[in-house]
Amino acid sequence: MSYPYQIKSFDEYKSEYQKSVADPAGFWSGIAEHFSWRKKWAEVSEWNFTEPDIKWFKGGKLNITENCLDRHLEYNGNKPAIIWEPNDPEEHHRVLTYKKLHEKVCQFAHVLKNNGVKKGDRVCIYMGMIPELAISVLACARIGAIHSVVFGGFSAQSIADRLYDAQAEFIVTCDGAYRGAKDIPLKSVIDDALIGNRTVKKVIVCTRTRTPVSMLKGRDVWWEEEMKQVEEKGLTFIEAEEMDAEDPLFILYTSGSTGKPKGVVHTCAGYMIYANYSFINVFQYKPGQIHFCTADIGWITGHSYIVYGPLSAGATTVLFEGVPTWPDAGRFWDIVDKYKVNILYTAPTAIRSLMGFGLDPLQGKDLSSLNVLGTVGEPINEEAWHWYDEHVGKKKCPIVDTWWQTETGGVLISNLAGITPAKPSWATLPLPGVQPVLVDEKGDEVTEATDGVISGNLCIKAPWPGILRTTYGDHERCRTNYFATYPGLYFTGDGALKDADGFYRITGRVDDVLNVSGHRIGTAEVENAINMHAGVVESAVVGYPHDIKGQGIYAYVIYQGMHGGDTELTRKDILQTVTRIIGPIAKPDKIQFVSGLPKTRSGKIMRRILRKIAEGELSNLGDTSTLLDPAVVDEIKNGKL
Ligand code: 6R9
Repeated sequence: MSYPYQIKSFDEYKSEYQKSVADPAGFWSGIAEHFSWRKKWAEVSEWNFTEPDIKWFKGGKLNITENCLDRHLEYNGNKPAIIWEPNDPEEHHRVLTYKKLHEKVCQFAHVLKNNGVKKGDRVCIYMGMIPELAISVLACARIGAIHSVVFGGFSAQSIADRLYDAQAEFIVTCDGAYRGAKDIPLKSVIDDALIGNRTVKKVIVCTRTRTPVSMLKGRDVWWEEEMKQVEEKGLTFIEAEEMDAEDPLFILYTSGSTGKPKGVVHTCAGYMIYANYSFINVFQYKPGQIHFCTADIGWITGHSYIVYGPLSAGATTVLFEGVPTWPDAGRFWDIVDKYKVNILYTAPTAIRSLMGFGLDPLQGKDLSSLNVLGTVGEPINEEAWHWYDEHVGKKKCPIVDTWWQTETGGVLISNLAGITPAKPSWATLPLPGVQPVLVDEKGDEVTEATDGVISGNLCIKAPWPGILRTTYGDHERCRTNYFATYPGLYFTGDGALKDADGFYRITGRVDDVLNVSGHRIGTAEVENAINMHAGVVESAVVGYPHDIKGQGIYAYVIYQGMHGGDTELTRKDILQTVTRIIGPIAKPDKIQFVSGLPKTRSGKIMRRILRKIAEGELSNLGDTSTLLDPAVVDEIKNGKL
C-alpha cells in the first residue's frame, strides 16, 4: 500500500493543517477517497455541538473489515497482519497473514451468526490478549454487530453493569488468561457476572489456559467446536454486512467524574478514517514495518493502534499477551529484537516501572530495528522521556507524545515522528483537522500569557471524524459531560499549557477523574465501591503524585466498628471490596481512617483540602473558613499516612 496522505515535511504539515481548517470537507473527502466504499457519501460532515449531533460521510456505505482485510488480499495476502507473542516466551509464537486473518474472521463471523448474532446486536468481549480477541472484534464488525470489549482486569460486578447498560445478548470469552505469573479465570468471572442477568443468550468460550470451567447447557458453547462446524462445511468467506457510515461500530466503557462508566460510541466510517489517518501520520508507518503497541485491546489504544489503525493500513501489528516485567524486565526488548520491531508505542507508567530496574535488563539487547517510539495515556515526565530516548531509542528515534482519549477515537495532539518538532513532555501540535482552544472557567478563550505560556482548560472547537457520537443509551449524558460545560465546544476534561510556538503540554485532568498507570478511574466510582463495605460510613477519594503510576489513589474513610480496632484487617477488607466491585486497578494505594471529612456548610466535601493533604502540602491549605467544622482538618493532617 502507499499512503498518499502521509505528511512528509513540517512545511507540508503546516499547509495540510491550514487546508483542514479552511476547508474541512475538501480535506477529509480527499482522504476518504482512498478507502473501499460500497457507496460514496453524499455529505462530508454535518454537525452541531448543541444537541450534539455529529455526522461524517453521511449516506456513505462500507464495511470496516473490507478496508482492514479484503482490500489487502490481492497484493499483501501473504504478509503478516498479526504477530502474536505469547505470555510465556518458551511457547511458540503465531503469525497470521492477511489471508489467514481474513479467513478466521469470516469463519468466526459464521459462528456468531449461527449463534443468533445479528446486525446491531451488542456483543461483549472479555478475553486475554490472544489473536482470537482481534478475530472476535473483526468478526463482529464483519456482520455489523456492535462490540463492547471489556478489559480482562475488570470484576464480575463491572462486567454485569456493562452488560446491563449495553443490553448485551452475547459474550465471547476464554476459559482463562495468562498475564505474567498469573492465570485469570475469565469464564468463572463471566459466570458470576451473569448471576441475575436477563439479556445474555449465548456465551462463546475460547480455550487458552485449560482452567476448568462450568459450561451451562443451552447457553455456553466452545469456540473450537463452533469453528469446527464451520470449517467442516468448507466455509472460508462471509459477505460483509453493508453498514451505514454512521452505524455504531463499537461501545467502549470509560470512567467519568460522576456515576458509573459511560459507553462511548464510535461509528463505522469516521472512526476508521481517523484511526487510519492518525496511525499513518503520527507514527510515519512505512509498508513492511513492524508496529508494536503494548496496550491491551480492552482500552481504546488497543482498538485504534493494535487493531483498526494498523490493519486498515495493511501494516504488521504485534499482539503481546503478557506484561513488561515477566519473566523479567527485559521482555519488551526481547520482543523488539525477536521481531525486529520498528515502532514501539507504550505508556509512561511502563517506562517508569522499567527504569526502576536499571540498565541491566537492556544489556545485550540490540534494539537497532527501532525507528520510532511513542507514549500515551498520561503526561510523560522529562526524566522518563530522556531515559526512553537514550536507552531505548539510542537518541536516534523520534518520540511521539500522543495526547488523546477514548472519546476522540485517535490521536489529536502529537508530533509526527521525525516530521514535526518534538519537545520533551510536550504533546506539541494538533493533527490536521483538530482545532484546540484553551478556555478559562467561564469558557472564554485565554489569550493572556505568563512567561510566554497560556494556561487553561483544553477544548476542541470543531469535530474531527473520530469524535464520539453519543454515550450508549443516554445521549443527554453525552451532552452534559462533554458539550455543556462550555457551550459550542467539546470539553476534554484536561488542563493544558500552550507556548509561544503553539505547542501544547497536557497537565492532567481538571475533573474528578484519576489517571492511575494510564487507566482512567472516577473518584466517585471508587468511593461508591468503598461505601459498599459494611461498616464504612462515608469516604472521599483523591489522587496524589505517585512515582511509577503517575497518580495513586488516596482514600479517606469514616469507619464504624473496626475489627476490634484491627485497622490492618479492615484496610484489607476494603481493598477486597473494591477489587470485587471494580477490579484490582481501582484499589486505593493509601487508606486513612478519619472521624469526619471537611465539608462546607452546604454539605459538600472540600476535595481541594483533601488533595493537598494527600500530596503532603500541609502548610498551605488555603481558605478553610467556610468549613462546617475546621477542627476536622487538623485531625486529618495529624493522622496523615
Ligand atoms: C488514549 C487514552 C484519556 C486521558 C486524557 C489525559 C490522559 C492520554 C496523554 C494524556 C498527557 C498524553 N492522556 N494521553 N495526558 N499526555 N500523551 O489514554 O485514552 O484512557 O480515555 O484516557 O488520559 O488525561 O484525558 P483514555
